[in-house]
Amino acid sequence: MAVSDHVDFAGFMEGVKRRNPHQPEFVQAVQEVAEDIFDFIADKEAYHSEQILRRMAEPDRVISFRVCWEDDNGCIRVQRGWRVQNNNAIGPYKGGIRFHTSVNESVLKFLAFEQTFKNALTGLPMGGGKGGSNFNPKGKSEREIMRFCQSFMTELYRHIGADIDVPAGDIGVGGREIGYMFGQYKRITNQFSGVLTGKGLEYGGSLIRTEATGYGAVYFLQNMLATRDTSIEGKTAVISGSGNVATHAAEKIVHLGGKVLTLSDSGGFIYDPDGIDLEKIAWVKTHKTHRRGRIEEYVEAFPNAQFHACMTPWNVSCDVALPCATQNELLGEDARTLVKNGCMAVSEGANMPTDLEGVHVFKHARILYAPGKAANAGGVAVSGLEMSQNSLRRSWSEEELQVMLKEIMEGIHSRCLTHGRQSIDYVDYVKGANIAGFKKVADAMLAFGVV
Ligand code: NDP
Ligand code: 2IT
Repeated sequence: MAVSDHVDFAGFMEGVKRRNPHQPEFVQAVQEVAEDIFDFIADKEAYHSEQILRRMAEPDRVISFRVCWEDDNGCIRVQRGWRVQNNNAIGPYKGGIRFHTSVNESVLKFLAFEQTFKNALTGLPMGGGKGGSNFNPKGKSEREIMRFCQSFMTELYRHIGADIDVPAGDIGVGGREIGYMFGQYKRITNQFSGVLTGKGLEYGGSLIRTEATGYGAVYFLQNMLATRDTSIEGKTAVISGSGNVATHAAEKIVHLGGKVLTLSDSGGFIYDPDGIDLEKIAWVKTHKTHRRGRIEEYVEAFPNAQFHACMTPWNVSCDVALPCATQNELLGEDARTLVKNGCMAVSEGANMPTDLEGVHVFKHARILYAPGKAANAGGVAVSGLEMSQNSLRRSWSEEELQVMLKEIMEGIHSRCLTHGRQSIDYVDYVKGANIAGFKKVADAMLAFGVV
């Protein structure tokens, strides 16, 4: 077939929409990637004739299952669980598990698709997957969480393995949930293996995995700022979320001399004009993670701060912004507000937090804008290092891992530059990340033939 006969971008997206009805998040993630890939493969016949992008945008498999559990009142509850195994061309499927009421097949397919590119960007041998359930952990007792995790793993265990598919945490899944799931996997299979990452240090976990996503997003920001001969020192930062990624991003901003003005949760955001320092961040970690509290209670502990209910923080003037909560939390209008207020850089700790219109606003304004698949890859990268440590049956020191995390984030940054530099003073990080991630997976797929 001649190159000119190939389906064009519009035709490709038409097909993706037709085959995935009622899956807007998945279609959005594919579109954001396809916009760049079509340009890149215009003169590369093999990628067309072997239908590489079409195959990447069709998960290897989507496993859906029932999860029954008994609540503390003896009532039987039924949830839905999934594992989306998107692509294992360069390594075992790898990606987190999310427990949140908003989880559905579209959300998990978008996350597994993004993960495939992100994992390739790290330079480590990991394919892309994602899983989760519409289970709502809020307000549940310890025992309810444990019973749910055990029931979830009772089905999931048959689909995963240290060389097959290695899940980890994501929204609503942290060290506690990984512990319950690992315990159940070990009990069912009688195997102690590196089947999950984000494990406790006592049973095969890695140092700095907890901090890695948030710290990594700030290291990526540092790398971007350096291209404009500046640094985080003295900069104001607006951050959304108050979970694992947000609190560790905030911590690293403070370590590097920046001032954090906001944090948020699904109830609204807090603005602290004095800055959210390390002591206040420690309070948020305890309050949100261990006490399962609301961010609005911050203003009782720190009365100089204000709480804005049902709002996101993007109208607060800042030098840099880090969306670290969830998908589509930063819309086109928010992007315009940030640019108008002088924000010079955005580093996404969350996955796809900016909608397509917002992405176009940032690109058009030529600010430093890092998509999640590049900026938040530090978490899965240290998960990859946890897998290596499990295989070696030894652990690396915190210092060694800190160096490796920084080097991996630098490597991702330079891969983005390779494919994303548009001119002497502008890098399109979205394009750079999409092309670099695509190329590695695509070339592996070409080597395998039609499978
Ligand atoms: P946590 O569960 O620790 O925290 C999630 C935070 O986001 C909470 O503050 C939560 O508020 C808020 N949030 C979640 N859903 C919504 C929503 N629909 N609307 C508004 N706020 C919401 O999760 P993580 O910090 O681990 O994950 C945050 C983001 O980072 C996600 O996009 C995740 O995919 C991504 N990510 C996580 C990695 C990791 O290693 N954990 C790695 C790479 C990316 P509330 O408490 O009110 O629910
Ligand atoms: O979105 C992500 O990269 C994660 N939730 C982490 C995945 C992992 O396997 O560590």
